[in-house]
Amino acid sequence: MGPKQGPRAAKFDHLLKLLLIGDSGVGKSCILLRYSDDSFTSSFITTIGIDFKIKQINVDSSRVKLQIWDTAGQERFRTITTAYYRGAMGILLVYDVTDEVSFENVQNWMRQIRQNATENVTIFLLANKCDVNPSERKVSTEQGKAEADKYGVKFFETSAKLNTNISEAFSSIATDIVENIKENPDRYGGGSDGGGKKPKGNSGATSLASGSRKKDSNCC
Ligand SMILES: Nc1nc2c(ncn2[C@@H]2O[C@H](COP(=O)(O)OP(=O)(O)OP(=O)(O)O)[C@@H](O)[C@H]2O)c(=O)[nH]1
Ligand SMILES: [Mg+2]
Repeated sequence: MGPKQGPRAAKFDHLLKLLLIGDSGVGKSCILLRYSDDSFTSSFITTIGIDFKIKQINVDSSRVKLQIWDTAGQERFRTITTAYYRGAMGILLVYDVTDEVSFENVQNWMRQIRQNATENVTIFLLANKCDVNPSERKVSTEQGKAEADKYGVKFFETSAKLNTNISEAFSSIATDIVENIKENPDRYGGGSDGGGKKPKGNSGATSLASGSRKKDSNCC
């Protein structure tokens, strides 16, 4: 038998704090639900404030605990949601391939990141709803790639509906962050904890109760 571990011994090697941001309706909550619970719903329940889920994965030989924060895309929650940027080690910026405005707003979200997140944050751009019919698509793969290249960030086309590239995107950002921590532990405050607000439990909402999620009128 190995050495006895006390109740406070960490069951993971790295705690990574990730943030999902992007316009309302692009599919941030569905991406997280697909990743954490492997489920999907076509009804739109807009996020009120902020929610989180916990997921543990392995990155090479490291046990990595992901604390994934799902922000409300609606403007009225901006004060609450931007408060969570600072402790984020990774940000998944999502747009919807059927919604040109959500793509145009990528530059505004990038500005929010510059203003509120730490300098060494790892950013990924996700083009969600890639399952739709070509006739419904408004933003091409090439446009998405070009935008990601402009900012020097990685790009994934995802579908929460069909489970396309969801775990790949999370694994890839976790791998990049773990590599960065190993190369530069000082920049991550020792490397195992992203700092900032710490939730209790495996999921929930902090600023507002998770039960306060309400149905939005512009369902699709
Ligand atoms: N076709 C398709 N629809 C999706 C996909 N992901 C999400 N949706 C739909 O898009 C709508 C909005 O999804 P949400 O995940 O609630 O959007 P959100 O980005 O969390 O929105 P806010 O919480 O308001 O910021 C829902 O009706 C989903 O069913 C996808 O991959 N494909
Ligand atoms: Mg949401």
